[in-house]
Amino acid sequence: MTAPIEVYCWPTPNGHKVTIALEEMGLPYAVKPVNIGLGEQFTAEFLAISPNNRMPAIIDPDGPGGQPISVFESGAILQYLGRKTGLFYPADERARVKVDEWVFWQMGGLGPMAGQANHFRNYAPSFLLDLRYSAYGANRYTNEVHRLYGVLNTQLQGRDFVAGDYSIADMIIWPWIAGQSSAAMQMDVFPNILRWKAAIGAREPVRRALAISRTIRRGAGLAQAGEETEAARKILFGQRAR
Ligand SMILES: N[C@@H](CCC(=O)N[C@@H](CS)C(=O)NCC(=O)O)C(=O)O
Repeated sequence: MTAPIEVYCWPTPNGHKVTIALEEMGLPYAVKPVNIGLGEQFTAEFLAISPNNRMPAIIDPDGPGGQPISVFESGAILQYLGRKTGLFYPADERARVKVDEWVFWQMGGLGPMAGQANHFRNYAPSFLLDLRYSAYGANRYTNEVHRLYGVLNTQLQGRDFVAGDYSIADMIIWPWIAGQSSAAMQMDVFPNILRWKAAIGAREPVRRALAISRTIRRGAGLAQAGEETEAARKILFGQRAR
């Protein structure tokens, strides 16, 4: 029995990617909550494995050569787990390139843009002095997320999954679709995304991963996403180089 992979995470879409992948791959793991609202991402212990002070990160005690390895950045983590297990990440180079394209599409596009859209729509007005700027930001990033949704919807036309068989690309994109408020998105114009979102959300490993998130959230006294306190917002927003 191999020692469990340590998962340093908090219940957000980026955290869900890792627990979904581990559940899907059937790897033993132990969650080590990093409460980013309390600033636990700045402890020396965490920065040693995740110098970007962002979760998720993992430590695999059974890394290459049987030695421990740590990995930060959710895309790198899922690629690592896919290579380690040979699951949901094809070995065939042509198929792998297709998966990588969508992994990077999420990591460089959908994730950051949806994150900014969420910030400007839901947080910026409470602390920005000039609301014109937050409205500009909200529109800019909401439009870009809308464009990205259109791209994904087209890709899913006639396909069950984003890139060939069910893969780490689906696992990386799904939490950012499932966790987003659809109010600004009028999702009925993206029927392929809705179909795919429901199919992945019904998978047992995905449901187990989300249940674990709910447990962490409840343990921290938070009912649902977006419930950060004013103190947490001060820690999370406006960070500069230290
Ligand atoms: N590109 C990173 C993004 C991770 C990220 O932004 N994590 C956020 C929560 S979703 C975080 O840890 N925030 C802590 C902070 O802002 O200090 C990844 O995918 O791993």
